[in-house]
Amino acid sequence: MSKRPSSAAAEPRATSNAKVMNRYDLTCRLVARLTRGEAVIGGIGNTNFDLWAAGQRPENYYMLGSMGLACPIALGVAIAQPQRQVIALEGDGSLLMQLGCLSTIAARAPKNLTIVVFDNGVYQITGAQKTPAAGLADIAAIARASGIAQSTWAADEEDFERLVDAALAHLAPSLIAVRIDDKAAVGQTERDPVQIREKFMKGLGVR
Ligand SMILES: Cc1ncc(C[n+]2csc(CCOP(=O)(O)OP(=O)(O)O)c2C)c(N)n1
Repeated sequence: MSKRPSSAAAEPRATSNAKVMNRYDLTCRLVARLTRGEAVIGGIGNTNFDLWAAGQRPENYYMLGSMGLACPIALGVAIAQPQRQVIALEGDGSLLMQLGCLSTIAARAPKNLTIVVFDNGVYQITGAQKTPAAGLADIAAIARASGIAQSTWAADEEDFERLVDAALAHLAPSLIAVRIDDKAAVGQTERDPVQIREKFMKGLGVR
């Protein structure tokens, strides 16, 4: 009788050595490295709350209401403004809802797009329900298998900063996955979608 294959959960994941970090701290570290008008698209909820709290910039866009749209919006901006670096910040639950965007990004291959995925294994903002993939799925491996070759877990804060610099210099899309704790976001984005859109379009020089 053939042996049952060992379950995925029993295998060490690439995430197992990654330090559990903090979303606000990493967002501040990221924003501090931006000096060339890079556009940053914050995904729904905590992700854009912490982006807001890290210091508002005209080139920031804060997604309200729908999960999984940070990467698709960032792809559109990256295609529209190929000279500008574009960064999408997304929660793991939101990315899992819109996984197809990874292969679309890989196929389109914008030179100027970086994705940061904050993996806490839960839908934190709606009550910390576990995502179906919690503890099993390896987001960087999913991204690589979708065709985004430069996709990796950040080992710690210094590694994250190094990976951000490398991604911004890389001439193909990149994804950085980070494990994060369950701390609440530090601030709250002002919920005014028209203002958010107008400020962003001005920030990108298209108004
Ligand atoms: C399409 C859609 N489904 C469900 C919701 C409700 N909802 C809003 S945020 C959220 C959880 C987001 O999880 P994640 O992206 O992992 O971010 P976290 O809250 O963990 O920071 C859910 C379920 C929604 N806004 N849109």
